[in-house]
Amino acid sequence: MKIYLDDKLVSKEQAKISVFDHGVLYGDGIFEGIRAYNGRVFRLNEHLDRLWDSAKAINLTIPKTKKEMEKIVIDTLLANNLKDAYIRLLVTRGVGDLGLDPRKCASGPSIVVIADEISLYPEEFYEKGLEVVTSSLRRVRPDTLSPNIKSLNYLNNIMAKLEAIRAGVIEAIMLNTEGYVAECTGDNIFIVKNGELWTPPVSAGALDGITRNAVIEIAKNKLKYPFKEAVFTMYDVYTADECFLTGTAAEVIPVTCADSRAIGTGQAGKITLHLMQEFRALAHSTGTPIK
Ligand code: PXG
Repeated sequence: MKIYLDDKLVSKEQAKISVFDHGVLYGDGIFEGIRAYNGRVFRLNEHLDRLWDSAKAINLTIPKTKKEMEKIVIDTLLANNLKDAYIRLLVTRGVGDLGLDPRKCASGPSIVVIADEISLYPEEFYEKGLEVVTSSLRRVRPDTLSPNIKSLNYLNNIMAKLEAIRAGVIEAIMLNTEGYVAECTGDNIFIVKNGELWTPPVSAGALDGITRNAVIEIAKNKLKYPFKEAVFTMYDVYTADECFLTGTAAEVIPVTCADSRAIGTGQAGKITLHLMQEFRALAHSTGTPIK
């Protein structure tokens, strides 16, 4: 395996970062999780735009242009001979001292690109659907740390994931501090209710997910399915006809049970299955070519 680290492609063993990097000391850095399907990188420009927005928000200057970063991602995939892959791109604040002051990170940011085979959720989850629980932890408030910054500090999400695991499931729904549904620990959430597709607006604490946006486009433009961004509660999830999650790793995955309540018929819904199929077709046929 070849990993891109600061202008070099190195082996896994050589891909090491300083213990004084503020990414390690403070989670001071940003990342993207990207997928390649069938020799093309899905929505690479959108991922790079979001990475640059995260960087702007934390006042970090990425020492590359977007065009250069695109080439770095493609070169890393080529070096690993991967056509289908999960790509993790991260930018740390860089090597500093033990204090918080980011001005001490004189080395400048480190850039890492890891490309690996994807480990998907087992296929049975796509057929039977996931069971989820509501996390007791609230999604961090946007005036504290915007959920739209994909920062290297994912403890809010990881602690909710631990709750899910403790409950014997693999995902948890996170509410915002007002008690409305925001998203899951690593996925956006949608429900189908009375013939309409709903997802929480970004302002409710949801990440502006790339998969979320692709699914909204398919629903609106291709399937002509009524869609709205809506603020909703767990009551709406329990009483929904269908529910599903979206994310780069999960794609579109049905949710059939929330906090011990079967959703709709308790089986993956029709709209969900349709969107799952359309998303897969889109992901397998569009994107930046790996060449
Ligand atoms: N919400 C959160 C909090 C996320 O981290 C999504 C939604 C979905 O966004 P995209 O753009 O991927 O459609 C994410 C991103 C994993 C993993 O290993 C998943 C994410 C991030 C890091 C790891 O499952 N999802």
